[in-house]
Amino acid sequence: MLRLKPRLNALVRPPVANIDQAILVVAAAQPDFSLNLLDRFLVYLEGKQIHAEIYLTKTDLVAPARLEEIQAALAGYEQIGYATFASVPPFEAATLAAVRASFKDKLTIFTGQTGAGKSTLINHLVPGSSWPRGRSPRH
Ligand SMILES: Nc1nc2c(ncn2[C@@H]2O[C@H](COP(=O)(O)OP(=O)(O)O)[C@@H](O)[C@H]2O)c(=O)[nH]1
Ligand SMILES: [Mg+2]
Repeated sequence: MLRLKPRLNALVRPPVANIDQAILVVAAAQPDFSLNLLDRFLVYLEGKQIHAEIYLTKTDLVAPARLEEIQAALAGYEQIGYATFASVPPFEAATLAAVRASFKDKLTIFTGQTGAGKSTLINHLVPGSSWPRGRSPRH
């Protein structure tokens, strides 16, 4: 028998429900790291009752001092309950393994600004999983 399960949470774009967690992908640069934008994404996700973890991309594109500044900011988010991942250099095996462990058996969505590096990250986490660039029905 077909049955609709209750929607514990739902998103409109993309249309998904009963999400266990989100990996919020934020770039250190290109697009510029923005605490304001990070907070807005977190508030949006919390409003949908979706727990977020934060993944910092493009750590290779900023000077060490700027990276330290960003990591200090992210440590504050860690303290209030958001797991954060930041690989220096990008896509180190240990960081990728930690992220994979965090979404094991969980319906996980990847969200964040256009160009933040979501597709690239997903390709590193699950090689061959992404649609070829430009062929995706959305995103
Ligand atoms: N230098 C650098 N470039 C990256 C990194 N991650 C992604 N990119 C590049 O950033 C651009 C946007 O990435 P993409 O995965 O398409 O972003 P999306 O829009 O969030 O899916 C692409 O040209 C990627 O190759 C990174 O860690 N370092
Ligand atoms: Mg993409």
